[in-house]
Parts: sequence; C-alpha cells; structure tokens
Amino acid sequence: MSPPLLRYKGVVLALIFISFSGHSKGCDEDEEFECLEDGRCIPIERFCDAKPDCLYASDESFTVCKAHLSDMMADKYHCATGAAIPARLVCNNIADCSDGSDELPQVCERDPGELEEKFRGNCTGDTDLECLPGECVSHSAKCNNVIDCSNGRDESLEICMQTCEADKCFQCANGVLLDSKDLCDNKMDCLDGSDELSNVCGNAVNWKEVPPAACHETVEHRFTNRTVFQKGNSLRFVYANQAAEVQCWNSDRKSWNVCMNNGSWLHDFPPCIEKVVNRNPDTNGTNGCPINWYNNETMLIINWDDDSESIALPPIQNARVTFRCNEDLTFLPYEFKDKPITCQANKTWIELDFHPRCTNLCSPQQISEMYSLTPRCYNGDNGSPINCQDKYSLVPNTQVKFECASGFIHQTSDTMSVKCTEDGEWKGLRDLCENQERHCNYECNHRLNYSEVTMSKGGDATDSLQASWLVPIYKLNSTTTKHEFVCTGNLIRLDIVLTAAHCLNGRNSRPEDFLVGSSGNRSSSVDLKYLHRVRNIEVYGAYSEVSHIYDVGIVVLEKRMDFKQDQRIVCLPYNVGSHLDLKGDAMVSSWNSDGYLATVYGRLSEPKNGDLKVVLHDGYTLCKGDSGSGVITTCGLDNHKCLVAVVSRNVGSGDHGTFCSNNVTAATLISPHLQDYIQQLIRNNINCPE
Ligand SMILES: *[C@@H]1O[C@H](CO)[C@@H](O)[C@H](O)[C@H]1NC(C)=O
Ligand SMILES: *[C@@H]1O[C@H](CO)[C@@H](O)[C@H](O)[C@H]1NC(C)=O
Ligand SMILES: *[C@@H]1O[C@H](CO)[C@@H](O)[C@H](O)[C@H]1NC(C)=O
Ligand SMILES: *[C@@H]1O[C@H](CO)[C@@H](O)[C@H](O)[C@H]1NC(C)=O
Ligand SMILES: *[C@@H]1O[C@H](CO)[C@@H](O)[C@H](O)[C@H]1NC(C)=O
Ligand SMILES: *[C@@H]1O[C@H](CO)[C@@H](O)[C@H](O)[C@H]1NC(C)=O
Ligand SMILES: *[C@@H]1O[C@H](CO)[C@@H](O)[C@H](O)[C@H]1NC(C)=O
Ligand SMILES: *[C@@H]1O[C@H](CO)[C@@H](O)[C@H](O)[C@H]1NC(C)=O
Ligand SMILES: *[C@@H]1O[C@H](CO)[C@@H](O)[C@H](O)[C@H]1NC(C)=O
Ligand SMILES: *[C@@H]1O[C@H](CO)[C@@H](O)[C@H](O)[C@H]1NC(C)=O
Ligand SMILES: [Ca+2]
Ligand SMILES: [Ca+2]
Ligand SMILES: [Ca+2]
Repeated sequence: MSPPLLRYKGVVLALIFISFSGHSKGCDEDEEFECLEDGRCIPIERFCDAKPDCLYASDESFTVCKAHLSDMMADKYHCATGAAIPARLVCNNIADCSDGSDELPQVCERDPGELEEKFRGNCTGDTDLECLPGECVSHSAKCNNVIDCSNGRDESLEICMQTCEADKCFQCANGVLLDSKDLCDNKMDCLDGSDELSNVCGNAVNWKEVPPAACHETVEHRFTNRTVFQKGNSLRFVYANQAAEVQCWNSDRKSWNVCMNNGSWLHDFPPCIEKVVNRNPDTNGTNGCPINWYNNETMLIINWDDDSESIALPPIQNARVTFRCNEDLTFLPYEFKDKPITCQANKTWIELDFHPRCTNLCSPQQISEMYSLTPRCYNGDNGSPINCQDKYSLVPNTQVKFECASGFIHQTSDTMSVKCTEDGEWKGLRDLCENQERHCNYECNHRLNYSEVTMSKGGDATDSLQASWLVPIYKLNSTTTKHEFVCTGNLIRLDIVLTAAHCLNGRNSRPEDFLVGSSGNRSSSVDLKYLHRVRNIEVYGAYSEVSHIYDVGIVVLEKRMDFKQDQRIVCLPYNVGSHLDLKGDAMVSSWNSDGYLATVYGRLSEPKNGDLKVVLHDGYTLCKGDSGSGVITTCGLDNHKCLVAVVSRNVGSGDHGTFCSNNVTAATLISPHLQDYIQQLIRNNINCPE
C-alpha cells in the first residue's frame, strides 16, 4: 500500500498535468468535452456557451474558454471568461455570461455614482472600497494588479470590469484590458494568468505552456459554502485570482485567501486548533488498532510476537507491540513507555483509551514561575481543565489562561493566555512574562489589617497571616555545615526578599549558602524541603561595612514562593505614593526565640544619612536575628501601612549579652536612589523563558 502522503501528491500532480486540448479516455474528442470534475462527457456545442453544464462549471471556466484574439468573433459579446454570447443579450437585465459580465454596471453604463457608493459600503475617508464588512482599502488599491483585500475584491471582476473600445481586445478574466504585446510572453500579466493560457497562446513562438495555476483545499482548511470552487479528481480548488473562504475542519475559525498565479495561496492560513483528522485507514482504526498520532518519521513500532523483536508498520492487528520515539520526543501514555501492549483481533487495544503518541511537551516550570501570574491549564481551546504541574499533560495545543497571582490585582482587561506549540514551546509566553507589570499590580495596600496585630516580642505567638511577607533567611555555617537562621526578610515580590545588607555581605558569601523559608512560624528544625534556594544576592552599592549605613540587601529566589491562604507581599512606600510620616508610630514584626511571630511597637525619629532610629516602647526589644525585619508605619493618604525601613543594628546601651536593644537603627527605603535601585533590581530579575 502506498503511503498516504505520496498518494496525495500523486493526485495533485495528475490534476496539474490535465490537458485541455480534448485528450480524454471516455469522451469523443471531436464531439464532446470531458468535465474535469467527474469525467462526464458533454456535447461540444455546450462547451463555452456561457451556460454551466458540468457539475462545477468546468465547461465554462476561463481556463478553457479564454480565446486567442483571432478567434474572437466580431458579432459576439465575449464574457470575461472568454465564452461568447449573442451581442443582443448584453445589458438585457439577464445574466447570460456565467460570470455575469454581460450585465455588470461598467458594461451597461449605469449610474457611476451609485456604483461608487456600492463599492464604498461603510468605508469612510481615504478608503473607498469595502472588501468585507469593516475591511476598507484605498482608491489606489483598486485594480492595481496587487491583491489588497483579504478576499481579493479589489482585483475582482466586479470591481475591475472594463469594456473593450475596439472590436478586438484582450481581457483578463477579471475584466482588466491588456495590451496585445503582453500576451504569450511567458509572463503572467493577468492576476489570473489568462494571458498565458494554452487556448490563448496556442503555438505562439517562444511561448512555453504552463498549466493554469490552481490552489487546493486542504484537509485541515475546508472551503466554506461562500467559496466558488472547481473540482477535479475529487479535490476542490480555485484558479488564480479567485478567492476562497476556508474554515478549520474542527472549529468555526474562518478566513479568506486568494489564489496566486503561481499556484500558491496569497497568505498563510491561520493554524487550526487540533491535529488534522486522520483519514488513513491503516492508522485510524479501520484496518488495524487506532494509532491516530502515527508518524513514520518519529514513531517506531516493535512487534514482540514469537518473543523476537521486529519492526512493524501499521496496520497493527492481533499483535503485541511496544513503541519507541525519536530521542527528543516523549512517548505517551507515559506508563506504557517500553511496555508491551496487545492489539486484539478485533482491532482494539486491550487497554481502553490507549492513544500512543510521540510528542513534544511544554514546560510546567515556565508557566508557573512568573512572579505575578498563576496558570490554569486546559485541554485545547475551551477544553476541560488539566493539571498545570503534570508535565505529561502539557501536550501541544494545551491552552493556559493566566490569572494574577494572589496578592496582585488584574490591571487590564486583556486576556492573558498562551498555547503549547507542536514544537513544545509556549507561544506568547515570553511576551506575557516581560509585560507582567502592565497586567498585574501589587495588592499590598488593599487588604492589610494591622489592627489585629497585638502581640509583643517574647509574648504569645501571633498569626502569620498578619505579617505574611515575613520570611526567615538561613545561612550555611561552614563549621557545622548546617543552615542556621540569620536574619529576617520581607517579600516584596513572590521571589524577591528585602533584608539588611550585613546579613548577606560576609566575606565569601555566595547565593548557594543561603536558603529562605516560607512565611509563618519559624521552625527550630529546618526542613530543606520547605526552603527556597537563592539565585542571587545583592547588596546596595552605598552600603558601608564600617559604618553600616545604607544597610539594604536583596535576595532573589530561584523559584517564586507559593502563597498560602490570604497572604500577600508587603507594600513599599513607592507602591503607595504620596504622603509619608516618618516621625510617627511604628511597628516591627519578627520571630521570637521560640520561632513564633511577634510584633513590637515604638516611635520613629527623623531620617538621617539613609538611617532612621526606632525607639521601642517600654518592655519591647529587638535582638540579633531581627536584622532585616521591616519597620512598618502609616503611609499614603488612606493611612495604609507600608514598609519604610529595615532593621539594621542597635545603638546606645543595649543588652550586649543577648544582642538585644530598645533603641535600634534602621535603613530607610525612602531615598529616590534606593527606589531606583530596588525597582531596577526587580525589573532585572524577571526570569522569562528564552
Ligand atoms: C515516511 O513516509 C513517507 C511518505 O508517507 C516516506 O516518504 C518516507 O520515506 C517515510 N519515512 C521513513 C523513515 O520511513
Ligand atoms: C453599515 O453600517 C450600518 C450601521 O453600522 C449597518 O447597519 C449596515 O449593515 C452596514 N452596511 C454594510 C454594507 O456593511
Ligand atoms: C452557508 O451555510 C450557512 C450555514 O451553514 C447558511 O446559513 C448559509 O445560508 C449558506 N450560504 C449559502 C450561500 O449557501
Ligand atoms: C509564488 O509567489 C509568491 C510571491 O511572489 C512567492 O512567495 C511564492 O514562493 C511563490 N510560490 C511558488 C510555488 O513559486
Ligand atoms: C478512517 O479513514 C477511512 C478512509 O478515509 C474512513 O472511511 C473511515 O471512516 C475512517 N475511520 C475512522 C474510525 O475514522
Ligand atoms: C474486542 O475483543 C475483546 C476481547 O475479545 C473484547 O473484550 C472487546 O469488547 C472487543 N471490542 C470490541 C469493540 O468489539
Ligand atoms: C481589621 O481587623 C479588625 C479587628 O479584628 C476588624 O474589626 C476589621 O473589620 C478588620 N478590617 C478589615 C478591612 O478586614
Ligand atoms: C557556626 O557554628 C559554630 C558552632 O556552633 C559557632 O561557634 C559559630 O559561631 C557559628 N558561626 C557563625 C558565623 O554563626
Ligand atoms: C504559629 O504557632 C502558633 C503557636 O503554636 C500557632 O497558634 C499558629 O497557628 C502558628 N501559625 C502558623 C502559620 O503555623
Ligand atoms: C538611642 O540612642 C541614641 C544614640 O546612642 C541616643 O542619642 C538616644 O538618646 C537613645 N534614645 C533612647 C530613648 O534611649
Ligand atoms: Ca456550457
Ligand atoms: Ca489592488
Ligand atoms: Ca503576458
């Protein structure tokens, strides 16, 4: 059995080489015309008599009816197709030409103003031709030998029809008149190629016969009922300069296209959603077990009968086989990789719903690691939901619709979606990723409710939801080779942690020495499973290791954190804008020595040299591990709270035995330079797929 692709090509070639000179098997050459569509014979008098007799009017096609100038009859009217009708039938209000060219307004000189109005449709301004409802092109696009309308209307007979001045003149099938020197010069001057047809050129000197150009319908893109098509050898096609509207075989998606006179479609068709329908009886279940995704280039079927290994080709019936894929492709269903499976005598797989396939897969990481977007995955367009984390589900055509992650608000009405391509790439993801800022904005200042925070340091534990941006930072102790809690960090994005520079700045500090925990209680035993690895650590350039001014640092995580419940990141002063009171009450949340969250209160003093002082109310102290904790105060006109500084070091007389103090210095975040630094850092750390 010949392979399907070759067979298909064979049909196309046969069509192109069909001769129109009357050569035929079934019909009497001298007396009859053989219809292209079905080989039916019609009497020769009905050939090019302007009345369609063949099923799809192949007896009236311009490709067979266009005649040489010397064959044109002075007493007849020649339709644009070339067919001749009695001159008295022109403009009798009855379309006698099969293309209606005997009644076109241009021929019958009806009101030209009315005609222009009709062409203009709803178009305004410079545009005066409406191709399709809402699609407008300018005056100069009309009949300029360039197809501008998606449906080719600007170069169609309806628009371009001209009337012959002299007795004889040559007209393209779209009505455009041509100088006789352009005929048969092996150059297609008509968009439809009618100036180089064999009927027109016959045995002209130096003329080379080229079969009329045709563009075919494909299995994936079917002609709609608005397409006037031809048919030959059971394939449907249109000739050059003819428009076709196609519809995807499996969806409502439609588009127009126009055939060019070299046999190519003018535009690419938009891709259809799913795989083409399988019409191969060897793989669609007719002659053997269904292997709808079979591709001889990528899938190898191995027959295990008689316990010897041999390569099998579809159809597979009554056999035990395994499948093998090209190295870069994944076999699905994954559970059956390298496992024998039986095709039963009745051409069904022993396993229900077994659909062997070698495919590319899209990455689950790429869609789940953007800082402000949360994916929802679907099986094709509007298909059933699937698990975005299951990499074997992310096959080509998987559709992902994104929502702004918890803690973010959707800023635009744009839909945020991407699709997995046959190559296993997320189409549109990079663009979406790089424009996250435009789509989703921090929700930090909207739902924070600090009034519930009543705990003091050393007191009872408080609920982590009240300070859900707080995360513990652990650092490797090279002596014990264990990670130890060193500082407190603040999530300013799901993958970016703000802390004090001195927590990060030790000699030989490397990103791989740090780990960041989830928000919530800080456990005394560190379980690596719940910790986040660090991609990058950054210390603000103005930080001084001697005086510890500008003690600001940033930790960039390898993977963004998943927020739990109603958690959120913390607002920076820049997120809120406007008024900041840096002399008022402040609070600092952190962990106490038991690992529970707690909050202390105090007052801020005027910032100086990038620092401000926090003097805590009686009974409260901040201790060593509280470095990096955020100082929270009122900001913005709506009395929102936001993080204005990070705890840096203690001053004055503290309890140096325990490194605790009620009088601490914090590095402020309010300087424009720091704002630029942080924002630049955030921007530089958008990790988008290549
Ligand atoms: C796959 O099939 C096509 C035609 O269907 C054929 O041209 C090609 O050689 C085949 N490839 C292999 C690797 O068998
Ligand atoms: C032009 O627009 C009007 C109003 O929008 C509509 O009713 C009419 O059908 C349109 N005409 C054409 C030819 O599209
Ligand atoms: C084409 O089909 C649609 C629906 O299938 C129908 O509404 C319409 O009238 C048809 N148009 C023509 C020209 O047959
Ligand atoms: C037909 O012409 C177009 C544009 O001139 C060109 O892009 C295309 O490759 C040509 N097709 C063939 C089959 O030559
Ligand atoms: C398989 O393809 C054949 C030939 O085109 C067709 O007749 C048959 O209905 C198809 N079978 C299935 C199960 O799709
Ligand atoms: C095919 O044969 C198997 C085993 O004999 C049987 O279980 C199954 O129902 C049959 N399937 C069909 C579609 O006839
Ligand atoms: C904030 O918390 C207080 C005390 O629990 C409660 O009364 C108030 O409704 C909360 N406000 C919001 C906006 O949730
Ligand atoms: C590392 O652990 C040792 C032993 O517990 C301790 O003495 C040392 O201070 C730790 N180093 C740091 C930098 O914390
Ligand atoms: C933190 O610990 C306290 C005391 O054990 C507990 O009540 C609280 O629910 C814990 N919070 C979280 C987020 O685990
Ligand atoms: C805090 O420390 C500073 C600097 O040592 C000192 O001037 C100030 O008086 C102290 N304030 C309190 C309330 O202890
Ligand atoms: Ca006819
Ligand atoms: Ca044009
Ligand atoms: Ca020419």
